[in-house]
Amino acid sequence: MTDTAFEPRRIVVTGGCGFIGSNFVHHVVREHPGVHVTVLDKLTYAGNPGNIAGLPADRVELVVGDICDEGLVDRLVADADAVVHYAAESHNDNSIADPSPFLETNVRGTYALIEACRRHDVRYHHVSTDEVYGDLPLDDPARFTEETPYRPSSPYSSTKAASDMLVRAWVRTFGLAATISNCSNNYGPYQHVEKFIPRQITNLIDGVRPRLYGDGRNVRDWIHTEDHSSAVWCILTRGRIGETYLIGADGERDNLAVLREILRAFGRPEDDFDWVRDRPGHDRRYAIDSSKLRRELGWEPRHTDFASGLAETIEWYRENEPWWRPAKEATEARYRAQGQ
Ligand code: NAD
Ligand code: TDX
Repeated sequence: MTDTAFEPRRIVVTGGCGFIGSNFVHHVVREHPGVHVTVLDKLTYAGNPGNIAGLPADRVELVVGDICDEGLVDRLVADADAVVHYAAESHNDNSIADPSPFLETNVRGTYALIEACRRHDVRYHHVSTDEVYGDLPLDDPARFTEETPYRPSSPYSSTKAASDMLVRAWVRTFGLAATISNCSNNYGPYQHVEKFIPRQITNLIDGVRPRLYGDGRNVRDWIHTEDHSSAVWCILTRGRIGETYLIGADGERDNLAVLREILRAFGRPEDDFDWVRDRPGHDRRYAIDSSKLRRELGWEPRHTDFASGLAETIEWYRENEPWWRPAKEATEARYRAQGQ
């Protein structure tokens, strides 16, 4: 652990109108009263300004714009003492249908941000995913660590891996003051209905049978988005420059088990779903060993009861239909076209 914590006063949060970025903005406003947040968000199909509506105007400013816009990025970074980079194209299935925006936002957008941070000597935290490590077999207890070689499988994860590599190179060659985190699958309120858990919850609310890919045995390591946010703050303020930290909460479950838990919550029989075409290149299993983060920085997850976190998430989607309804039909039309 570093002796003196970094104390940012003005931070730029990219992608702060998305699922995880907006949770981080709420976290900072609630837990760190002296900090001003500028959100830079392009408001793609996945961004919703409502996610940060109602936060105090003297604490949070929304700038609608693209992280690939070098002039805009330069102006915002010049005025900040840290950047926390969440903005991305984030959905694997979309990256298979059309990789192009993933290259643009995830790779070129990251380049624009780290160049600006280098010019202005601004601290940079890079939010990434465990998917950069590829997948693990089902019949092996091994987990990803910070030393696991990169082996991404999808257009999405390969662009995230590329962006991680840019950051590592900028640290080594230019002395960029950066840290990287690679987190496992997040769940919680405000997640887009294209993702597994919200898709099945909102299907059930609509009286539609959930859809399971492949044989349903793929394992994901679930973490509540609140725990991801507390970990990122911890790494931003106390992490060692140049280091990577894996974030996870020991939440391994296969997709079939998660789906059965959701079906039970709706009082539906556990086989009341459809098997659909598998995702091409579908990663088998993700699992995170987060002991470095826990040991060095003393971070611990707080939402370790997945069943109650999932029940609260289901309740949130039941109570917030006006939030997700506008995206539902277009999302399902995309899946229908893919046979999923
Ligand atoms: P999301 O798709 O919900 O939100 C992405 C946000 O980025 C949206 O608000 C969107 O408008 C914005 N954005 C997209 N392109 C942009 C651009 N060019 N310029 C400015 N803003 C742009 O994504 P999420 O699930 O909240 O993921 C956030 C970050 O966390 C991503 O970097 C993702 O790789 C990473 N991550 C996600 C998970 C997960 O389980 N969802 C797990 C680990 C890491
Ligand atoms: O309808 C579905 N049926 C299904 O069986 C959907 C949408 C998904 N699945 C499966 C595929 C995966 O095994 O559920 C699992 C989770 O799928 P996603 O929600 O698409 O997440 P995943 O591909 O695991 O990636 C997520 O976690 C890592 C995020 O979307 C990424 O941004 C993050 O990096």
